[in-house]
Amino acid sequence: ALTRVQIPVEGMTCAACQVRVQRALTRVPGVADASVNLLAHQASVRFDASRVRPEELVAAIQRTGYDARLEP
Ligand code: 9UX
Repeated sequence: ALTRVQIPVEGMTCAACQVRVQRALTRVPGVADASVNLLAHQASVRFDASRVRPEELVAAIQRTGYDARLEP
């Protein structure tokens, strides 16, 4: 079974930013798919919780240079 998480992402200003974040997330082992909404500043990620933790998804976003954190 897959889990979905919404992650707020700050700093994306264009479609290329959106693609960078989306690609970074999709490359994390355990991620099934990821879609990033530029205008909503949100990433939606479906992942296998037995393989990857949400904190690792946040870290992958941060490595692309954008700011992300888990919602409280
Ligand atoms: Mo273009 Mo988005 O440099 O940062 S990729 S604005």
